[in-house]
Amino acid sequence: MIQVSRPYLPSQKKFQKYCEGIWQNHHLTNFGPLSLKLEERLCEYLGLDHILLLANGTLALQIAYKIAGLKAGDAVITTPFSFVATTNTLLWEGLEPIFCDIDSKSFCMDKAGLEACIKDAQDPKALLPVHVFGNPCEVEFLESIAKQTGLKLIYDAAHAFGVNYKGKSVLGFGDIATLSFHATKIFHTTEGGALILREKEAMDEARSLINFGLKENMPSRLGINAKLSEFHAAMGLCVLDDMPFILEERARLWRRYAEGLGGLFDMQAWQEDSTNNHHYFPLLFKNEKALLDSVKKLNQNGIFPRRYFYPSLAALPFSQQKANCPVALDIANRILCLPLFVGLDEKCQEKIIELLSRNA
Ligand code: T4K
Repeated sequence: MIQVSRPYLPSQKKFQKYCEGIWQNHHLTNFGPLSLKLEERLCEYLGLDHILLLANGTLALQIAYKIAGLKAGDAVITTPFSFVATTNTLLWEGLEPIFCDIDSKSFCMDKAGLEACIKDAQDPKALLPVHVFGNPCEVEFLESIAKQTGLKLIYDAAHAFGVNYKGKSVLGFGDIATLSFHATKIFHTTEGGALILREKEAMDEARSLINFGLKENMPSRLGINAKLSEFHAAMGLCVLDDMPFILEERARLWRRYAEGLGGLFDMQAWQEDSTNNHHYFPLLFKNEKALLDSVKKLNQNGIFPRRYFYPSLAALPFSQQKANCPVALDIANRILCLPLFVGLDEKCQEKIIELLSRNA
């Protein structure tokens, strides 16, 4: 069976070496030496000043809302085209998602749609755009809107590890950015995530928030537990060493798909002046029926792509917040992500291309 993704596993020996250290120092979690080392190495790798590791990307979003000062009942303008965690975290925190439609080419938040949304929304407090599939949003435009309106700007950058915009990490934009280091991510720590903050004071506050709100071992404010363990950090340190190889392999596979299918299907338009981390290979079908026919064919051949991201988050059954976002609805109904991971067999990739070409 070929799934949409298969987690990258680094050298077992190297991982065991880190584990030997854990066995020696008995430091298993709570900001141990490996997680601090990983934070430092990630800052260096991504060219950022402050990164805080967390247990997952979902908690990273929730903590980001706290750091931004959002309170239950506050409205947040976000995108309906993302993984469900983007909206779930807002709802979980009692925040109100206001959905802004997406651009039909980039699949990121639409400029004109956002301006209309800000006009219509009642006193929104923040923007939560997503660099979807790693494709940078219109960061300069969003920055200027945030400045004009005083809205906090939080990027869900779960897919954007290693993506640069105009020569610097796209994670450096906005007030806060969040990452997911889930096993299926390009860089991972098995489970994990990160907050990218701009100032040391915010870092200290977030570090306390994810450690029960403790300060010098005393409860100082309401907090939660969202720390990353040393075993997770060890995995991250091993995977980080292999990033050049991972990126190269993914780029090679991505290019082969693009060569084989790019002329037959519509693809996401990538932001200019940006690098692509080749995290996903989304393909846009002419209609949902064509997509379902292809999925059936692929499944019959043991291949299981995913409908990332379907359904549109503006149509979640457990959310009261509905919105008229026709572009997101249309894209969500027609998009399919193909298997893309280090180790994807060449013959299998050719088979996928052949099956899809026949159905195009
Ligand atoms: N914001 C955005 C924009 C996100 O995309 C995500 C997560 C988040 C926030 C939240 O971050 P985290 O809290 O997750 O850190 C997967 C991932 O679980 C999720 O992290 C990711 N986005 C989302 C896009 O994809 P599923 O439900 O599709 O995962 P799953 O378990 O079905 O895995 C996909 C395929 O990978 C499977 O068919 C088989 C393969 N696989 C998976 C795992 C976990 C393996 O071979 N081995 C494994 O251990 O959500």
